[in-house]
Amino acid sequence: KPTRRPLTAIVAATLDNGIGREGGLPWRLPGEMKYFARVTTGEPAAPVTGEPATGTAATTGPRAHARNAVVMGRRTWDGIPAKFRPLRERYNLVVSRTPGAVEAAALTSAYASFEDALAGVPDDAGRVFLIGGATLYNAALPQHVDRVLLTRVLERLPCDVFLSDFTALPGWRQASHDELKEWVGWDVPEGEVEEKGIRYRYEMWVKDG
Ligand code: FOL
Repeated sequence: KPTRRPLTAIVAATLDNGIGREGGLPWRLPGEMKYFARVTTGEPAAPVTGEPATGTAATTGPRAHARNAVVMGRRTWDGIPAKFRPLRERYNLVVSRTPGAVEAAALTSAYASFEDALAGVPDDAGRVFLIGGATLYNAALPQHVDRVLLTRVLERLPCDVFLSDFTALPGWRQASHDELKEWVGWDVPEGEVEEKGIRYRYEMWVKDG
């Protein structure tokens, strides 16, 4: 059996753990979406000391770090605007009971089960992210996920799909903001952020042991 690799879920959820509405996100928060894109894509490795900082092939060329992978359910795939999928610069893996349909339409790898998708993550992938939706989060989180990047939307908004409250499960704790910054590798805003009258906060949760 191959060794388990770390799996990070990334999700934005309201105070009631609402995460979706009518096949899409319950809000449009461009700054929060940029956070999602930046975290899941990852950053180039820091320039090696002694190399010029800017303007050379080393900094303008291809990203120096491994390509990350995003694993998602078919409804989440459908919810991503067509012009943004497959999500660029990331391995996209989609779970669908009818993988052929997704693959034919999208030139993207599809798998009949979550386990198959994990097994399909390329060996050279960097970080692996579970990006939803409710079916996969709620099925996979307790067993397979060891870290959650949770954007807590500090509002109650109409939603029709919900995340189960993993924060109450044994072993989970909220990491400090410094731990979050260290893990992502850049300076994440701390405390409440407000966009379009919607307040939210970037959190990281980790499972110990
Ligand atoms: N996690 C968080 N924190 N926020 C989210 O909005 C989110 N969304 C999903 C999963 N985890 C999340 C699933 N839904 C795109 C659209 C919907 C979506 C995930 C991604 C999307 O279009 N992403 C583009 C960004 C485009 C832009 O800059 O507006 C990408 O390149 O990632």
